[in-house]
Amino acid sequence: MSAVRIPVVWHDDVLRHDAGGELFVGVMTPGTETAERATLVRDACLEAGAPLVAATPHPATVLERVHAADFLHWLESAWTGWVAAGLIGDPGARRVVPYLFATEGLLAGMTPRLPTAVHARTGLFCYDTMTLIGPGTWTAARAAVDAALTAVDVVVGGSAAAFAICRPPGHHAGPASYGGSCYLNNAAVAAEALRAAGHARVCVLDIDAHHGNGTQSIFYDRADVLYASLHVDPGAGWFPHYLGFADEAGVGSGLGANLNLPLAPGSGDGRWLQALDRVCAAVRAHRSTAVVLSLGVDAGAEDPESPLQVTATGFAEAGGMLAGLGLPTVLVLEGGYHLAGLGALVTGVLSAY
Ligand code: SP5
Ligand code: ZN
Repeated sequence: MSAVRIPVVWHDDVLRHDAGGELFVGVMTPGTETAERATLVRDACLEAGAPLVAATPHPATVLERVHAADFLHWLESAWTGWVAAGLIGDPGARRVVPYLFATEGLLAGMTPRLPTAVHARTGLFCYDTMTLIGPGTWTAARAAVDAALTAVDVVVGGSAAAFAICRPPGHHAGPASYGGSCYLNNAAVAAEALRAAGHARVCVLDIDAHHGNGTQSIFYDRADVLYASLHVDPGAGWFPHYLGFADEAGVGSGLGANLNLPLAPGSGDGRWLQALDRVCAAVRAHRSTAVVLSLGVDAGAEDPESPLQVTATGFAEAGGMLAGLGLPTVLVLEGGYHLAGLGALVTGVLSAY
């Protein structure tokens, strides 16, 4: 195993989120975004010799620049509101789950108000049925943000790179929306923190197997933050289905600062690394001075949540290409669900820095 030299940021509270499963097509399934993922990644980093850094508490200032105030307030109070409404006893709902959704079709152009009933509020912010909220969800999501912000501190303090073990993941969470096992957008918060630390132009590079629709929507109209992603083609039937297509290039002054490279199911190292090469070229053209890497490893060949076929060698090569950009880099954990392979794929990328 190759050595990991960069600091790895850890917070015990990331373990406190337990979605209790995923409601998928109306069926309660075990769910793959589990606490064990985080401990496996941490232990693999330790075994590879990485220095472990404890996450420190950060104020909500940067978080509030990424997410809407009403969204944050609701997310923080969702569980206690659910409990207070008695929904756990009757009808026996053990997790916060939407039952109707404020879709554009329902609203027909009207501005939605915050519903009085707690069980209806969920659908104003949540866009799927898989991303359940339990007693520790807010604490864990907030801890993941603190881990990302601590990694930014480490990099701003002079380290070439730092890796935050963020859980729950974040790249599917938008300005006022959550889904895809994500609640708060750790990568977007890290990007804003780098901006606040003096990096006028930054990029968020996303190698998770799924398109980071949340990160895209947060920065879609901005030129100062490039979002570039390689992911399984949503048009081939993969999450997030509605977004992540190649013609989504940004809007207004952000036009040209969004790059989606959808890949056919079955794509392996060759096509994946070719796409990553285009991402690296886009970073140079954008003249970013710092990088946030959304490090999901679910593109791995054995992952149950994606049909991409990237090998351990491919991930190590990706690390080499990304480290080769020569820019200060904050890496945040996103997806990756093949437990036996998770640690090696992550450390394979990290050891390139
Ligand atoms: C952060 C991240 O990687 N989120 C990915 C969320 C994608 N989840 C889609 C789940 C679709 C149903 N999964 C069925 C699993 C069968 N093993
Ligand atoms: Zn993913």
